[in-house]
Order: sequence, then structure tokens, then C-alpha cells
Amino acid sequence: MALDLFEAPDYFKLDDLLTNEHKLVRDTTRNWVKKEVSPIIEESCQKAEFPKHLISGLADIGAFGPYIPANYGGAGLDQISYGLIMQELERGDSGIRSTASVQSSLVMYPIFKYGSEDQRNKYLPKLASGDMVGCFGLTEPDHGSNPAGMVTNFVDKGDYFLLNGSKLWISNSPFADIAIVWAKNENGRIKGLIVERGMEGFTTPETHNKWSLRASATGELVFDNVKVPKENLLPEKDGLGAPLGCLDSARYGIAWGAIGAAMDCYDTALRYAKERIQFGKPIGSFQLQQKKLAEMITEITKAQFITWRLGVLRNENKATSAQISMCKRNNVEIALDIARNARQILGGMGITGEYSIMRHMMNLESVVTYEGTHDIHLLITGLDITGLSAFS
Ligand code: TGC
Ligand code: FAD
Repeated sequence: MALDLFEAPDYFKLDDLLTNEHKLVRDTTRNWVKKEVSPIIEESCQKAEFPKHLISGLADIGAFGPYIPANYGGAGLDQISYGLIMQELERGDSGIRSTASVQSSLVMYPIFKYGSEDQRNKYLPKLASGDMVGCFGLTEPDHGSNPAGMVTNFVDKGDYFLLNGSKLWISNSPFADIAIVWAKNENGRIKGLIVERGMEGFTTPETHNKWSLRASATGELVFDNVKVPKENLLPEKDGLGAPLGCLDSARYGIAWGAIGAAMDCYDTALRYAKERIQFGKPIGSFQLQQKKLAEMITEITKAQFITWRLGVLRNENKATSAQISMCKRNNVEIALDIARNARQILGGMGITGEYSIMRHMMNLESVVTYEGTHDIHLLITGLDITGLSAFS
């Protein structure tokens, strides 16, 4: 990739609403991405390899469990700092943000919120330091948008639980040390289990040939009569609301992350439009290109403000799941749209790995699907405003 010249757009001075701590956290992550991610990410994507060597650096900048209290190894930051970290990581690459979101919101969060004190002490410090990496198994081959229909199940065998079933499309599964697995008990109630690599009957085959999120490892979780110790059950919450509660936190992070990808595409296209000469003039002087750029900065600015406001509401424990859902859907949609238009501004150069735009565009095709598809989020808003469920 060409030299990382990124300058963040801030058209309505959102910086004035951030605290010094927010800016410090954001700038630390931004500088780390410029130094560690930008120089290697294109090659990782071309080779379809997750750059595992970044794990310790992610831990050092506090990207694993930013809002988990310090006594469990987390950074003890607020929700806006968490969001800004996700924004800056996804500015680098959605796959790197994915790894941090899964570790923070889908592995550390359920252990922190629904786990026992022993489980918190056993796993959280190692997850925060990157000595242990986790993944989150909700989706199944026949149950994606409708996780309530899951068939993965466990039976109480007295000394242990016997787990059977499989999960598909699981970020980080090929190398994760532990998996938070959602499965039904004999009564059909959904519960969370901590499954550890090395347990007999537990395998994690990798999913190959992805055109999207190529710098993130994706795979399956297969459980063939796995004996899970009873102390690995998350005791404090059950039902579908338990995994969906984790998704609230992860979807919030994605809302910020998508802004990062959009900002990078806009910034790249703006710089290119000012430098590229056709018909004796910079292409940025043509009205059609200015329209694209003007619409991009407008959408980025709107996304920045709803997302900042959502962060304030989350800090006050007032944000609703439906607000988070709207923000995730909107921001990923505008980011994809911006990536597509930015790609056009670069003409043929836009399809090359010299620039980040095509990589962002391909990544965002996963982001618009995982953590609830665009359609599912429209229906969540529909339910919230009408009181009528399209699902049942
Ligand atoms: P429904 O009847 O609406 O709800 C069941 C129970 O859950 C509660 N609930 C929530 N709780 C917390 N947060 C939320 N967002 C919640 N939404 C619902 C609800 O109150 C109820 O509780 P209770 O006590 O009454 O039982 O459930 P439903 O079966 O009708 O489904 C609703 C629907 C479709 C919105 C839900 O299933 C859904 O969101 N589907 C999308 C599935 C999804 O997002 N999967 C993501 C998998 S993980 C992933 O993609 C990780 S990618 C990671 C990366 O690499 O970054
Ligand atoms: P389906 O549910 O089969 O949907 C197919 C299409 O039908 C979609 O367009 C959808 O919007 C539409 N549709 C479905 N139901 C309705 C409806 N009621 N009304 C209108 N349209 C509908 N999952 C995990 O558990 N953990 C992970 O770490 C994880 N990581 C992922 C990483 C990647 C790269 C990808 C691509 C996915 C990942 N997922 C993960 C899975 C992801 O959450 C699912 O792909 C997603 O929830 C959609 O499920 P599905 O792919 O089965 O699509």
C-alpha cells in the first residue's frame, strides 16, 4: 500500500466534544495503526492471513476490553473511548477491528457480565493481555439471522456437560484458545459455555476462499461429544437475551468502526481528486466528483454525531438496543456507499492494492452481514417504531 497519509475529517468539530482522555486514546490507536497496520495489511490480505503478531500490540494499546475494569486487566475506559479505538482500528482494516471487537465485546463482556468471579479471574486478565484469544459461537449452518432456532445442545451428565453441534462463520476460531458457545440445554434454554481448545471432540476447521475480511481468520466450531466441565457454564444469564446483550456491545463498536473505514476512503479519494489531472485540470474540479465528495463528508459527519450521541447514552446506561441497531446499520451502509464512490474517483487505480479503498469495500460486505444483516436491523427499527414484530 502507498504511504499512509491519512488525515481524519472533522467537518463539524466533533473534537470539541471529546475529552483529553478520548483524544489521547484515539491518537494512540491512530499512531499505532499507521506504524503497525498500514505497512503490512495489504500483504496480509493478499495472502489471506491474519497478522497474529499484532495481538500483543493490540493488547498494549488497550484494545482488548477497553471498558472492562482495571482489576480484571481491562483499560477501565468509557464507551466513547472504546468506540474511538474501534474507529481507528477499522480505519486500518475491518479484520483488525473484528479481532478486537470479538475479544472485547463477545468474549470478555459475557465473562464479565454473566460469568462467576472465578471465571472472571481465570480468563479476563489473560484475554486483556492477549495471552489468550477467544471467539464467539452463535451462528449455525441452518440458523444465522434466527439464532433462536439453534440446534447445538448439551446434556447434563452429572460430572460434566456433553456438548454436540456446530457453529459456522466464527471470527478467530482457527486459532482461538477459548470459545464462548451458545447452546440449548435439555429444556431448550440457551446458555453460554466456555469451551477450551484441546477438549476432546472439539475442532475448529478454517473457512477458505473469502473475498472479504481476508486479514481475519474465520472458521467453524465443531462439537462431537465434548465433555465440558460444569464450572465452564456462564451462570448469571440465560435465554437468547444473553448473546444478544453481547451483540449490543459489539454492534456499538462496529458503528464507530464503519466510520473509520468511511473516513479512510473519503480522505484517500479527496487527496487523489486534488492531484489527478485529466483534461488539463484536477479531477476534483469537476462538478460530478465534487458531488461525490460533498455527499461523503455529509454522511460521515451525520454518522459521527449520531454515534457520539449513542456513546453518551451508553455512558449513561440509557441507550436502547434499537438505537444501537440503527447506528450499526446506518454507518455500515454509508461506509459501503462511500467506499464504492471513492473507488470510482480513483478510476482504475481504485481497484489496486496501492490504495486501501477496494480492501475496505470488500471488508464492508462482511460487516453489513455480520452482527445482524442490514435487513434484520431495518426490521428491528420497524418493530421498535410500530410495536409489530416481522419475525413472529
Ligand atoms: P426476541 O423474541 O426479539 O428476543 C429474545 C429475547 O432477547 C431479548 N433481546 C435482547 N436482549 C439484549 N439485547 C438485544 N439486542 C436484544 N434483542 C432482543 C428480548 O427481550 C427477549 O428476551 P426475553 O427475556 O423476553 O426472552 O428474539 P427473536 O428470536 O424474535 O429474534 C430477534 C432478532 C431477529 C432481532 C435476533 O435474533 C437477531 O438480532 N438476529 C440477528 C443475529 C445476529 O446478529 N447474529 C450475529 C452473530 S455474532 C457475529 O456476527 C459476530 S461477527 C464478529 C466480528 O468479526 O466482528
Ligand atoms: P441468513 O440468515 O440465511 O440470511 C440470508 C438473507 O436473508 C440475508 O440477506 C438476510 O437479511 C435475509 N433474511 C433473513 N431473515 C429475514 C427476514 N426475517 N426478513 C427479511 N430478510 C431476511 N457469527 C458468529 O456467531 N460469530 C462470529 O464470530 C461471526 N463472524 C462472522 C464473520 C464473517 C466474515 C461473516 C461473513 C459472518 C460471521 N458470523 C459470525 C455470522 C453472521 O452473523 C451471519 O452471517 C449473519 O447473522 C447472517 O446469517 P446467515 O449468513 O446465515 O444469513
